[in-house]
Amino acid sequence: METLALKKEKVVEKEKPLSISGSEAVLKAFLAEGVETIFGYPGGAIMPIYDALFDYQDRLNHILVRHEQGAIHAAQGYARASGRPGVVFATSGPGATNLVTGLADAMIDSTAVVCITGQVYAHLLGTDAFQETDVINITTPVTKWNYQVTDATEIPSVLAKAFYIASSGRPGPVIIDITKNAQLQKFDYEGYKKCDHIRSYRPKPIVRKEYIEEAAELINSAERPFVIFGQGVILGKAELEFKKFLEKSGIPAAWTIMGMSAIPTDHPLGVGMLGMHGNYGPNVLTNDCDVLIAVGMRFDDRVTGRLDKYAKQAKVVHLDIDPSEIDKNVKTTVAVWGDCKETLPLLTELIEQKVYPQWLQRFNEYRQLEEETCIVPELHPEKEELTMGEVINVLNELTQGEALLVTDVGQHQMVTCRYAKYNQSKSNVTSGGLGTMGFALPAAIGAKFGAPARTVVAIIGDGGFQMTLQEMGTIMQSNVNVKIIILNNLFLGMVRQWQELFHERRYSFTDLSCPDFVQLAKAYSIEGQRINKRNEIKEALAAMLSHDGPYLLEVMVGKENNVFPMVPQGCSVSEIRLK
Ligand SMILES: Cc1ncc(C[n+]2csc(CCOP(=O)(O)OP(=O)(O)O)c2C)c(N)n1
Repeated sequence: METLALKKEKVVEKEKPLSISGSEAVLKAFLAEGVETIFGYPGGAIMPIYDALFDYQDRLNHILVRHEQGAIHAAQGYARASGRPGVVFATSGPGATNLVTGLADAMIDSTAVVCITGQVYAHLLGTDAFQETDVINITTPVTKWNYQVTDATEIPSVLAKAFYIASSGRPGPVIIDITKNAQLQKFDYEGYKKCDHIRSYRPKPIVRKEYIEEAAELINSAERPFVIFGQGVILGKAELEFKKFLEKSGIPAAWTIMGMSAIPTDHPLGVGMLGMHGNYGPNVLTNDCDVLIAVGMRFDDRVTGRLDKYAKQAKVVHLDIDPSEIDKNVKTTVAVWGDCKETLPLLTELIEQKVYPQWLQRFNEYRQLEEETCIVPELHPEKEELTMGEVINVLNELTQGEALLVTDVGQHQMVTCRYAKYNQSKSNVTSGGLGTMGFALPAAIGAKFGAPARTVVAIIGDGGFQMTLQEMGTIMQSNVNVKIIILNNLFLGMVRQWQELFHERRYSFTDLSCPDFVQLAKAYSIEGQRINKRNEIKEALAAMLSHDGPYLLEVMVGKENNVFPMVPQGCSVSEIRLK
């Protein structure tokens, strides 16, 4: 029989909080938040966290990258492919500063990323200690939130806030800088509570029905309405709501690069891509529509061209979750603040079922013109040299629109976005706002972890590939099944195109020598081949896709091919040139 004293002792034992280190608290937070994969690189100031991770390897998958920029781009790729936040570990000083480009990229492209950086001991802060940098001040403009932890007891609540802020409302990157003493410090752990509310932070504006009514009235009275949509539809997980809105309204719709794949590319109301290298019709007719309905997009200058000549004739309805986007670049007639997953169904209810055959026909006519002058010569060229477009065209044929494509920055990015076919959402991962060369290879690694069942193909230029090619080491070590296509024009192609068109062909430092990429891949145990003939494309792509493991295919394309159409910088969207 248990004595009362014994019973009491048991109760006391049960109630006694667990004493754990700050490092372990970080990992417990990750488990509670459903983190599966961390992309990271160790160093002195984050060693206690890595030491704790040693015992969590069965529950948390850590991918050792080759450069911290690779870690954050991989986390971005993971987030964009999965819809869940990507997670990064890096050490202090150079480890942390190597994250800055990725933070800026994630900030401008609204990508949820949580970064943990190690920091020097709290008592050394401000002394120019070894590998000390002022991470908070450096990253403030490029993060949605940042915070420095010097006391371990704060870790559970700070990490809960970090995940909440990164993924709620308009997503974005968060960095939590943890001093080494806080990582080592033991404290009484009282469990982890997820955060769902922070005073003075309102991730979703309250939906005002009167504005939805006003928007519906405008849409119902329009004769030539035009929908333009961005990544907000994907981030809001509102693809279905958007499709219903579109199909009831009957309005033609064009996507920004970031909005691509929110609806299938062959949707009957989809009229193509907006922007500098977008499709002809959507650009020209932006300046002819009478009501422009912008959904989850931010009127980036690459989309609007010259602002004082942008859609001046149109009434503008702007649906966005972030109030700071309203009236930032384009003056709106009606602003509908809110999460489009909530606002779109309300709007759909109030709009009339319509069709606009004549208006849609105008897009088709422009499409015909673009087919003859740009699309056919790119996809079915008569000249001997290969074009980037024909490679993408065959890739479409072989993948049937099911592949997830990750592009770098430059001509190949524009060509891929112009010609890729997608059947499902979250299929186009690219560095849209920042235009970060070197993004694609690590982002593709992350995308494969975020969407393991999908075929992930990175499409990269010879310039961008040379910026982060060390991540082939990550592919080798973690056996990541990504396919890499290098579209090699032996030039920094996009810059060369501008030099040709706007700087009288003065090719100032854009001619690029390359190593033997196929041999280099082999050194990393990655299979591959190089092709330069039209009749090799299909077989080579099929070999790449059917290969069981990572593969690098280098395609030698014409050196001085250009991407058209193009809205020259400083011109109006309706001044788009076909050649
Ligand atoms: C980090 C970085 N540096 C410079 C640039 C400017 N830039 C934009 S496109 C481009 C050329 C890209 O060349 P490549 O990777 O070979 O692709 P291509 O345009 O030939 O397809 C350059 C240098 C950039 N976007 N990012």
